[in-house]
Amino acid sequence: MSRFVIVPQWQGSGSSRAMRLVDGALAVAGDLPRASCSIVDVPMEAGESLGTAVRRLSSLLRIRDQVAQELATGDGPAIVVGGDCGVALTSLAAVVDADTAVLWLDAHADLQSPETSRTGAFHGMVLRAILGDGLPQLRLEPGTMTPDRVVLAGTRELDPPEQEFIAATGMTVLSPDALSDPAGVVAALEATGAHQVYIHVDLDVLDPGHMGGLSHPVPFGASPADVVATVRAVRDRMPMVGASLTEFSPSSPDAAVDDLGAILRVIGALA
Ligand SMILES: [Mn+2]
Repeated sequence: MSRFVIVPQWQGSGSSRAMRLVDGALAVAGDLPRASCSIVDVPMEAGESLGTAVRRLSSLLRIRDQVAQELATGDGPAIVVGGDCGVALTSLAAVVDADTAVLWLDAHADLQSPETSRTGAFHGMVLRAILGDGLPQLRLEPGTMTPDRVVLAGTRELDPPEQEFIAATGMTVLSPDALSDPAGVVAALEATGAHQVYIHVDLDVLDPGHMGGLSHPVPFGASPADVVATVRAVRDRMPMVGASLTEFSPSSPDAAVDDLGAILRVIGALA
Protein backbone atom coordinates (compact mmCIF):
# COMPACT_ATOMS: atom_id res chain seq x y z
CA MET A 1 0.00 0.00 0.00
CA SER A 2 1.62 3.22 -1.02
CA ARG A 3 -1.17 5.67 -1.58
CA PHE A 4 -1.27 8.61 0.80
CA VAL A 5 -4.14 10.96 1.53
CA ILE A 6 -2.87 14.07 3.31
CA VAL A 7 -5.41 15.80 5.55
CA PRO A 8 -4.10 19.03 7.14
CA GLN A 9 -6.99 19.10 9.61
CA TRP A 10 -6.32 21.15 12.77
CA GLN A 11 -9.91 21.75 13.85
CA GLY A 12 -10.07 18.59 15.97
CA SER A 13 -7.15 19.65 18.15
CA GLY A 14 -7.49 21.31 21.52
CA SER A 15 -4.04 22.88 21.35
CA SER A 16 -3.56 26.64 21.14
CA ARG A 17 -0.96 25.80 18.50
CA ALA A 18 -3.25 23.56 16.48
CA MET A 19 -2.37 25.34 13.24
CA ARG A 20 1.06 23.73 13.41
CA LEU A 21 -0.68 20.51 12.39
CA VAL A 22 -1.19 22.05 8.95
CA ASP A 23 2.56 22.65 8.64
CA GLY A 24 3.21 19.13 9.89
CA ALA A 25 0.92 17.47 7.35
CA LEU A 26 2.44 19.43 4.49
CA ALA A 27 6.00 18.72 5.69
CA VAL A 28 5.30 14.98 5.61
CA ALA A 29 3.70 15.28 2.18
CA GLY A 30 6.78 17.10 0.95
CA ASP A 31 8.91 14.04 1.70
CA LEU A 32 6.60 11.50 0.05
CA PRO A 33 6.53 10.61 -3.64
CA ARG A 34 4.37 13.25 -5.25
CA ALA A 35 2.54 10.86 -7.52
CA SER A 36 1.34 8.78 -4.56
CA CYS A 37 -0.08 11.72 -2.56
CA SER A 38 -3.38 13.51 -2.68
CA ILE A 39 -3.67 16.55 -0.46
CA VAL A 40 -7.20 17.26 0.73
CA ASP A 41 -8.01 20.95 0.47
CA VAL A 42 -9.37 21.42 3.98
CA PRO A 43 -11.09 24.68 4.93
CA MET A 44 -8.89 26.89 7.06
CA GLU A 45 -11.71 28.43 9.07
CA ALA A 46 -12.45 27.16 12.56
CA GLY A 47 -16.13 26.49 11.98
CA GLU A 48 -18.80 26.21 14.64
CA SER A 49 -19.90 23.72 17.27
CA LEU A 50 -23.49 23.84 15.91
CA GLY A 51 -24.86 23.80 19.44
CA THR A 52 -23.00 20.61 20.40
CA ALA A 53 -20.11 19.90 22.79
CA VAL A 54 -17.72 19.28 19.88
CA ARG A 55 -15.72 22.35 18.96
CA ARG A 56 -15.51 23.33 15.29
CA LEU A 57 -17.97 20.59 14.34
CA SER A 58 -19.06 22.24 11.09
CA SER A 59 -15.51 22.17 9.71
CA LEU A 60 -14.90 18.62 10.96
CA LEU A 61 -18.02 17.41 9.14
CA ARG A 62 -17.02 19.16 5.94
CA ILE A 63 -13.52 17.68 6.05
CA ARG A 64 -14.95 14.25 6.87
CA ASP A 65 -17.00 14.39 3.67
CA GLN A 66 -14.02 15.57 1.62
CA VAL A 67 -11.79 12.77 2.92
CA ALA A 68 -14.49 10.14 2.45
CA GLN A 69 -14.91 11.24 -1.15
CA GLU A 70 -11.17 11.13 -1.78
CA LEU A 71 -10.89 7.65 -0.26
CA ALA A 72 -13.86 6.42 -2.31
CA THR A 73 -12.67 7.78 -5.63
CA GLY A 74 -9.03 6.79 -5.33
CA ASP A 75 -7.60 3.42 -6.16
CA GLY A 76 -7.60 0.99 -3.22
CA PRO A 77 -6.85 1.56 0.44
CA ALA A 78 -4.77 4.48 1.62
CA ILE A 79 -2.62 5.68 4.46
CA VAL A 80 -4.24 8.83 5.80
CA VAL A 81 -1.76 11.40 7.11
CA GLY A 82 -3.11 14.05 9.51
CA GLY A 83 -3.55 16.58 10.84
CA ASP A 84 -5.09 15.77 14.14
CA CYS A 85 -6.15 12.28 15.27
CA GLY A 86 -9.76 12.96 14.32
CA VAL A 87 -8.99 11.99 10.72
CA ALA A 88 -8.80 8.36 11.83
CA LEU A 89 -12.60 8.17 12.02
CA THR A 90 -13.07 8.69 8.30
CA SER A 91 -10.02 6.66 7.40
CA LEU A 92 -11.17 3.64 9.39
CA ALA A 93 -14.80 4.00 8.30
CA ALA A 94 -13.72 3.44 4.70
CA VAL A 95 -12.24 -0.01 5.38
CA VAL A 96 -13.59 -1.50 8.61
CA ASP A 97 -15.59 -4.71 8.79
CA ALA A 98 -16.48 -7.25 11.48
CA ASP A 99 -13.18 -9.09 10.96
CA THR A 100 -11.01 -6.00 11.59
CA ALA A 101 -9.05 -5.26 14.76
CA VAL A 102 -7.67 -1.81 15.57
CA LEU A 103 -4.15 -1.22 16.86
CA TRP A 104 -4.18 2.28 18.39
CA LEU A 105 -0.61 3.49 18.99
CA ASP A 106 -1.02 6.68 20.99
CA ALA A 107 0.07 8.19 24.31
CA HIS A 108 -3.61 8.92 24.90
CA ALA A 109 -6.68 6.74 24.58
CA ASP A 110 -8.85 9.30 22.74
CA LEU A 111 -11.83 7.83 24.57
CA GLN A 112 -13.50 11.01 25.80
CA SER A 113 -17.12 11.63 24.88
CA PRO A 114 -18.85 14.95 24.27
CA GLU A 115 -20.22 14.58 27.82
CA THR A 116 -16.83 13.99 29.49
CA SER A 117 -14.46 16.10 27.40
CA ARG A 118 -13.39 19.32 29.09
CA THR A 119 -11.97 20.82 25.90
CA GLY A 120 -14.50 19.84 23.25
CA ALA A 121 -11.56 18.76 21.09
CA PHE A 122 -12.65 15.95 18.80
CA HIS A 123 -9.19 14.39 18.61
CA GLY A 124 -9.64 13.29 22.23
CA MET A 125 -12.96 11.63 21.36
CA VAL A 126 -12.16 9.91 18.10
CA LEU A 127 -11.68 6.35 19.31
CA ARG A 128 -14.90 6.65 21.27
CA ALA A 129 -16.62 7.83 18.08
CA ILE A 130 -15.17 4.82 16.27
CA LEU A 131 -16.81 2.67 18.96
CA GLY A 132 -20.17 4.24 18.13
CA ASP A 133 -20.41 6.76 20.99
CA GLY A 134 -20.69 10.52 20.57
CA LEU A 135 -22.57 12.76 18.18
CA PRO A 136 -24.70 10.75 15.75
CA GLN A 137 -23.37 12.84 12.85
CA LEU A 138 -19.71 12.16 13.71
CA ARG A 139 -19.27 8.53 14.72
CA LEU A 140 -19.42 5.01 13.31
CA GLU A 141 -22.71 3.20 13.48
CA PRO A 142 -22.81 1.54 16.94
CA GLY A 143 -21.62 -2.06 16.74
CA THR A 144 -19.38 -1.49 13.72
CA MET A 145 -16.29 -1.54 15.92
CA THR A 146 -16.36 -3.03 19.41
CA PRO A 147 -13.99 -2.60 22.38
CA ASP A 148 -12.95 -6.26 22.29
CA ARG A 149 -11.37 -5.68 18.88
CA VAL A 150 -9.27 -2.67 19.95
CA VAL A 151 -5.72 -2.88 21.29
CA LEU A 152 -4.39 0.35 22.74
CA ALA A 153 -0.59 0.45 22.85
CA GLY A 154 1.96 2.93 24.09
CA THR A 155 -0.86 4.45 26.14
CA ARG A 156 0.32 6.35 29.21
CA GLU A 157 -1.94 9.32 29.89
CA LEU A 158 -5.54 8.46 30.71
CA ASP A 159 -8.17 10.75 32.18
CA PRO A 160 -10.54 9.31 34.82
CA PRO A 161 -13.53 8.97 32.43
CA GLU A 162 -11.28 7.07 30.02
CA GLN A 163 -10.05 4.80 32.82
CA GLU A 164 -13.66 4.11 33.73
CA PHE A 165 -14.57 3.29 30.13
CA ILE A 166 -11.60 0.95 29.81
CA ALA A 167 -12.43 -0.79 33.07
CA ALA A 168 -16.07 -1.16 32.07
CA THR A 169 -15.32 -2.57 28.63
CA GLY A 170 -12.21 -4.61 29.43
CA MET A 171 -10.27 -3.06 26.56
CA THR A 172 -6.67 -4.19 26.16
CA VAL A 173 -4.11 -1.50 27.04
CA LEU A 174 -0.41 -2.11 26.50
CA SER A 175 2.26 0.16 27.95
CA PRO A 176 5.08 1.70 25.90
CA ASP A 177 7.40 -0.98 27.33
CA ALA A 178 5.20 -3.65 25.74
CA LEU A 179 6.21 -2.33 22.32
CA SER A 180 9.70 -3.74 22.88
CA ASP A 181 8.01 -7.15 22.51
CA PRO A 182 6.25 -7.04 19.11
CA ALA A 183 5.20 -10.69 19.45
CA GLY A 184 3.18 -9.71 22.50
CA VAL A 185 1.35 -7.03 20.52
CA VAL A 186 0.65 -9.52 17.76
CA ALA A 187 -0.69 -11.97 20.33
CA ALA A 188 -3.01 -9.30 21.74
CA LEU A 189 -4.37 -8.60 18.26
CA GLU A 190 -4.82 -12.30 17.51
CA ALA A 191 -6.68 -12.68 20.80
CA THR A 192 -9.35 -10.33 19.43
CA GLY A 193 -10.33 -13.06 16.97
CA ALA A 194 -10.11 -10.64 14.03
CA HIS A 195 -8.01 -11.59 11.00
CA GLN A 196 -7.09 -8.18 9.65
CA VAL A 197 -5.93 -4.97 11.22
CA TYR A 198 -6.22 -1.21 10.99
CA ILE A 199 -3.21 0.62 12.44
CA HIS A 200 -3.41 4.13 13.89
CA VAL A 201 -0.22 5.95 14.84
CA ASP A 202 -0.43 9.17 16.83
CA LEU A 203 3.18 10.35 16.80
CA ASP A 204 2.91 11.13 20.51
CA VAL A 205 3.23 7.39 21.10
CA LEU A 206 6.92 8.16 20.62
CA ASP A 207 9.07 9.47 23.42
CA PRO A 208 9.47 13.26 23.23
CA GLY A 209 13.22 12.61 23.11
CA HIS A 210 12.68 11.06 19.67
CA MET A 211 9.92 13.37 18.41
CA GLY A 212 9.97 17.09 19.11
CA GLY A 213 7.01 18.20 17.00
CA LEU A 214 4.20 17.24 19.37
CA SER A 215 1.51 19.46 20.83
CA HIS A 216 0.71 16.98 23.63
CA PRO A 217 4.06 15.32 24.48
CA VAL A 218 4.03 12.70 27.22
CA PRO A 219 7.28 11.40 28.73
CA PHE A 220 8.36 7.76 28.81
CA GLY A 221 7.14 6.90 25.34
CA ALA A 222 8.23 4.33 22.80
CA SER A 223 11.25 4.47 20.51
CA PRO A 224 10.82 4.74 16.75
CA ALA A 225 12.61 1.41 16.40
CA ASP A 226 10.06 -0.32 18.65
CA VAL A 227 7.11 1.21 16.79
CA VAL A 228 8.59 0.21 13.44
CA ALA A 229 9.30 -3.34 14.66
CA THR A 230 5.77 -3.63 16.05
CA VAL A 231 4.12 -2.46 12.83
CA ARG A 232 6.26 -4.86 10.79
CA ALA A 233 5.53 -7.81 13.10
CA VAL A 234 1.80 -7.14 12.98
CA ARG A 235 1.80 -6.84 9.20
CA ASP A 236 3.79 -10.07 8.90
CA ARG A 237 0.96 -11.84 10.69
CA MET A 238 -2.21 -10.23 9.31
CA PRO A 239 -3.29 -8.04 6.39
CA MET A 240 -3.49 -4.32 7.12
CA VAL A 241 -6.64 -2.80 5.64
CA GLY A 242 -5.77 0.82 6.34
CA ALA A 243 -3.73 3.15 8.50
CA SER A 244 -3.49 6.67 9.82
CA LEU A 245 -0.51 8.70 11.02
CA THR A 246 -1.31 11.88 12.88
CA GLU A 247 -0.43 14.82 15.13
CA PHE A 248 2.86 16.01 13.66
CA SER A 249 3.06 19.55 14.99
CA PRO A 250 6.48 21.08 14.24
CA SER A 251 7.35 24.46 15.71
CA SER A 252 9.24 25.55 12.57
CA PRO A 253 10.39 24.17 9.21
CA ASP A 254 13.85 23.53 10.67
CA ALA A 255 12.37 21.65 13.60
CA ALA A 256 10.28 19.58 11.19
CA VAL A 257 13.44 18.36 9.48
CA ASP A 258 14.69 16.98 12.80
CA ASP A 259 11.64 14.74 13.13
CA LEU A 260 11.04 13.68 9.54
CA GLY A 261 13.60 10.86 9.65
CA ALA A 262 11.73 9.05 12.39
CA ILE A 263 8.36 9.80 10.79
CA LEU A 264 9.45 8.40 7.45
CA ARG A 265 10.71 5.21 9.11
CA VAL A 266 7.27 4.70 10.64
CA ILE A 267 5.59 5.47 7.30
CA GLY A 268 7.97 3.05 5.63
CA ALA A 269 6.71 0.28 7.92
CA LEU A 270 3.09 1.18 7.18
CA ALA A 271 3.48 1.60 3.43
MN1 LIG B 1 -4.30 10.72 19.73
